[in-house]
Amino acid sequence: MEPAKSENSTDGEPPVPGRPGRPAPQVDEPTDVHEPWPPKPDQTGPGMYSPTGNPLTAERGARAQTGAYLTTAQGLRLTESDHSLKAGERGPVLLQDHHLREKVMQFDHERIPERVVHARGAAAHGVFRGYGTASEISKAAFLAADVETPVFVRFSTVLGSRGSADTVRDTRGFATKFYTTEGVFDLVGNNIPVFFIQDAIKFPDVIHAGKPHPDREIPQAQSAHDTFWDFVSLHTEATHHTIWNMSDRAIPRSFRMMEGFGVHTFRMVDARGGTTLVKFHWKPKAGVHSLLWEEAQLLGGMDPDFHRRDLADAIEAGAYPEWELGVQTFPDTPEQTFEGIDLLDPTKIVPEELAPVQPIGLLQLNANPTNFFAETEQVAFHPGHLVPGIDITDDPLLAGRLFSYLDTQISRLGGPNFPQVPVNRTHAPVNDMQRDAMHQTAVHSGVAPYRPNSLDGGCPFLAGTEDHGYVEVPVPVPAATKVREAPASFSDHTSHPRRFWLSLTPTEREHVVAAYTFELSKCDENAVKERNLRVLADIDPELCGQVAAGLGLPAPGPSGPLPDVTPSPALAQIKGSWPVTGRVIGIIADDGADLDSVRTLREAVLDGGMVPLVVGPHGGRLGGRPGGGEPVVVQRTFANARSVEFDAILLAGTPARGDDAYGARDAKAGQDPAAADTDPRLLPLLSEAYRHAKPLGGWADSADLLAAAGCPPHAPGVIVGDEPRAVLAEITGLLRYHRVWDRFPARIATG
Ligand code: HDD
Repeated sequence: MEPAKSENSTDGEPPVPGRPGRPAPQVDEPTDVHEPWPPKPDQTGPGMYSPTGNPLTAERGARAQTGAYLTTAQGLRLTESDHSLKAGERGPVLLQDHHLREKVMQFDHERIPERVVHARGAAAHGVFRGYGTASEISKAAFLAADVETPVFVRFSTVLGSRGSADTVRDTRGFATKFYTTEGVFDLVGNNIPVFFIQDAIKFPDVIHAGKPHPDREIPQAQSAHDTFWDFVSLHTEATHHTIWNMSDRAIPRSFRMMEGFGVHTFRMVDARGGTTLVKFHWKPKAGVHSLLWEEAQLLGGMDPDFHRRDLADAIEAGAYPEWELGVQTFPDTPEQTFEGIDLLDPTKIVPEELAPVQPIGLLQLNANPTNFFAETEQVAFHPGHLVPGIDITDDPLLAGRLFSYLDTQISRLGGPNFPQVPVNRTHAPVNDMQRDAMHQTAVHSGVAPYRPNSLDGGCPFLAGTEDHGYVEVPVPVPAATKVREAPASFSDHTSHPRRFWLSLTPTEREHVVAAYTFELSKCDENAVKERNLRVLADIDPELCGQVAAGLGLPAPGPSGPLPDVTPSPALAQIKGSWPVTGRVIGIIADDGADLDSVRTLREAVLDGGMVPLVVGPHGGRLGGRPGGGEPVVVQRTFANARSVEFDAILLAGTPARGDDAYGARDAKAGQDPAAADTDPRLLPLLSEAYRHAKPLGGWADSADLLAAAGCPPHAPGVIVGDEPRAVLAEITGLLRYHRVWDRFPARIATG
């Protein structure tokens, strides 16, 4: 393949940018100029799919970047792309510049409307493997034993715009597209098992109340403002979802450490037509863990992409996140209740102690998207994308969703052909007789897009159930009168939030109190605060009293007797121990540290499936002095690292004082004289990590620095030893509990 020659290039010399007939400007090329390479594999454009890995780049075929030369959209090779076509150097730009017009026109239309909710998200490809345990209750092919189905999962926040921060207090979306052999199945769930409202007709209201105020468009990605709290106190059905949002569930440590819920009750259908009601649960193998509120706030400033980065980094590092899909099952009775709980009410849960979650398959995310827009932005989920073996119920919230998700794609993706976007394409054969419309990319053949027909041989044919045809379950509809009303059971708005509160550990309850107090204190209207306190009084007097005290308002009493509920220990997060895969360990060292041990430790962290980040006084490398062994690459510096990036921190001794380093002198101002021999930039890093109950470890003379930072070497979760690997082993053991909960002695979890 011959490279294009600009007119000012001569044979044997690399072409450089310049104008014809003029000497080339003397600028350094950013990279060596070389012969054009063939396109990289991931430049062959979006194709269809493959069972594993990033499916959209795995296949040849569709058109994206396919040549080595810069071209117009029509494939015309370009010789110059930096200057508009002008009448003379200083003259006006000519309208005939087709390249300028095409380039700017495309740019002008690069943005599409962001999602009206769940605008901010991150996604990954993966594989779902059925265990076969659901086959008794569902004939869905993808749930059969050992069937592997490609999936695309998008996580999101609800309220914020596309560019908002990841770590805000909010519900998280957990939407999964299963590309099954029987068509696409979308499980469009959240990390919270209940919803604010019981009827979809209220969805525009709750979202208007949660979104920024329409006059100034503030606050962004927050529920801490008057309109949200006005709405939820006037619609007490929202109380259950709201208390989950005020709990640690709304500030997850990672998308990888969240549960997911289908929220509604669905109906599974077996091969004989028998039906079972189910609720879907995703259980993360890494456990359910959260940030502390202060961490979430710091991260919002220092790394607004924290969750997006965490997911992508973990997958790139091979620490593939995994979830088990499970179902709670209930007999499909005409009442559609279980133990008195209305299964059609999306503000209610069924405690796992009453109906255990039974695992039915494993999800693994193993490939990052290649192009954010093409995949994460254009993916279109819809709760009505069902497969044989899974049907809906009459939950009135679900009914409205079945309309909304198709409808919204018309304005978001520009028309009804969004199923043709590569990430949305089913992996099953399609013969739908849909034709034309905006953004049609298929070239349909035949003359008879209707059926029955006699001109195209009668094709396509209808399937029977034995051919995997979809049949709605013939559920009897009771004779009834048209009303705009809800059943009486929908008016219990307190027993479920009360159960949630009573099920939390003391530490988690304290976080709930702090969250309510913070959010309500951000409301300007006293009437809104007081109405919310009345709602809390009906959940629990202690909760109400503590929030009222924080707000400086009197605590109202309950409006009646409090419901008598049994706690559900499954709802608490602080319990058990979990794998440490993908956890981030900061290793603090300087040029004088024992770098051999730092290197060994890095390897040990990696071997443990975790991510080591070396933090040094300067960028580049540590060591490298003659006879000092191999240098160690630095990933973070004392000037740019914050504790919130790490799950645990290790010290390879006490780094020498860095007086000359940028920022060191400022940080030293007002410092404790006991810390005089340490680098002052490390003190807030360590004391913050200590305050956030993270494991801290060290060897060599690291006890000095830890003590100076207010982390006494014998305090809970502070490990000082002689042997780095032994220290790491202890730290890893502590990480299995996510945090050193004993650092909050007064609040030790008892639940
Ligand atoms: Fe919704 C997006 C989850 C109720 C209308 N929703 C959306 C997403 C998730 C959920 C995860 C993002 C999907 C993606 O990543 O593209 N929504 C839920 C859950 C609900 C729920 C778990 C209650 C159980 N939603 C709900 C109602 C309505 C909508 C009641 C409307 C009546 N939701 C939408 C939407 C969105 C959406 C406007 C915005 C973008 C999109 O659909 O594709 O149609």
